[in-house]
Amino acid sequence: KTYDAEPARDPRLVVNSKEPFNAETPPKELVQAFITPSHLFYKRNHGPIPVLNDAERFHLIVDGLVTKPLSLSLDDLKRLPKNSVAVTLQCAGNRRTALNEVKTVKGVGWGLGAVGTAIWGGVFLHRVLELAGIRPGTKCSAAGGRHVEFESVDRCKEEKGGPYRASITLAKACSEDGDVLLAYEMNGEVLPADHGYPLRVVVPGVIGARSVKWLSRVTVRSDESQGFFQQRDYKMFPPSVDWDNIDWGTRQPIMEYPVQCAVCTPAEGQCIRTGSQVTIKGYAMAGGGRSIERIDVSIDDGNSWTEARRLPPSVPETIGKECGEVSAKWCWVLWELDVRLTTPCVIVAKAVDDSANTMPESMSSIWNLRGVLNNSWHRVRVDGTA
Ligand code: MTE
Ligand code: MO
Repeated sequence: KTYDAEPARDPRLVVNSKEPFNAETPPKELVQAFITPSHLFYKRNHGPIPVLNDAERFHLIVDGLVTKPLSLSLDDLKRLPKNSVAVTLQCAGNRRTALNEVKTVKGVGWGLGAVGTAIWGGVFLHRVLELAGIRPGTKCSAAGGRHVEFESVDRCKEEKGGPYRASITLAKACSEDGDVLLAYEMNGEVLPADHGYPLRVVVPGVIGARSVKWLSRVTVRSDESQGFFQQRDYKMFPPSVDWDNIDWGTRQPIMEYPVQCAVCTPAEGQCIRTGSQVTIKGYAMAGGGRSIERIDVSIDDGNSWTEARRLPPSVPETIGKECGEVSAKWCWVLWELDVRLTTPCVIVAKAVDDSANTMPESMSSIWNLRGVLNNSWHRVRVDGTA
């Protein structure tokens, strides 16, 4: 009953689960463009897509530890100054499937494509919170609020049929350079149903799980969201914890991403004649607004390394006209390296961010039971031809 109103989807998406719909961008499409087309952007859901055609009736509630609670229509939000921010979203579960090689993990399987970059248009959350009486730059509201919880209208089994919820700190929400957006547009068009129509949060630099779609309520609280996805999922666990000794309460929710890098072409297992000239292509990204310092690539399984060249960020003219100049601060870097391959071989890629954070060489050192944050060196085996 609940899944009979799902939107139409691009057949090129790699579907990892039908109900709820979870699908990723094919790796070769990811490196086609700096801005990922919305129809190819990965889709990560925990329940049926809510059908919200009646935008007239939509209201966003802003409540909790604020001076002045609000109820805002979509038109109210659109009357506020509009901003566009280019943001790469990545699911914490990106590259999860590979972790099963170490030991089985629990969760929807993902290859390299639970990541994408879009230009999001909407109103800054700090402006809306300011209307509710919280000044920009505030870390603690007058009434003692330190966290901002987002609640959606979708229903998921993890919440026992309740709404999807997540939170961020009030400091991030109110930061004028934190760029947290309440978005009603994606890539210059109305936000698609799959991505949260009519309104979603976009939290730059932070795992996708905090960017709540189909947003209905923003609540300022003294503590974090007590929702499932903040307290019983998307937390950081060491390799020593498994389902028989897990204690969720002792662990922090994952917020900023670690540095990440992947090879998108050639593909794993691809056959390439030895001596061929090829262009290796991939993406790299850092969390929390940090930038990518460099990308190191090896074609001999990590024995020697060459720096890849980064491609300049580019925005399609149609979107650019609409949004004006946008910064690439919160975005991935697409990169390339021209090489002559002696096959078979193993291509390896890793990135370093501007704080000199590196990626772990092995997956066993970062294995965790939910299979999140796999940012180990990305290895691609290329076969020779007979
Ligand atoms: N918001 C709601 N309401 N319901 C969800 O299931 N999934 C989250 C987040 N926001 C989710 C949500 C997760 S885990 C991710 S990675 C991103 O949305 C994915 O956003 P996208 O589908 O637009 O790519
Ligand atoms: Mo996610």
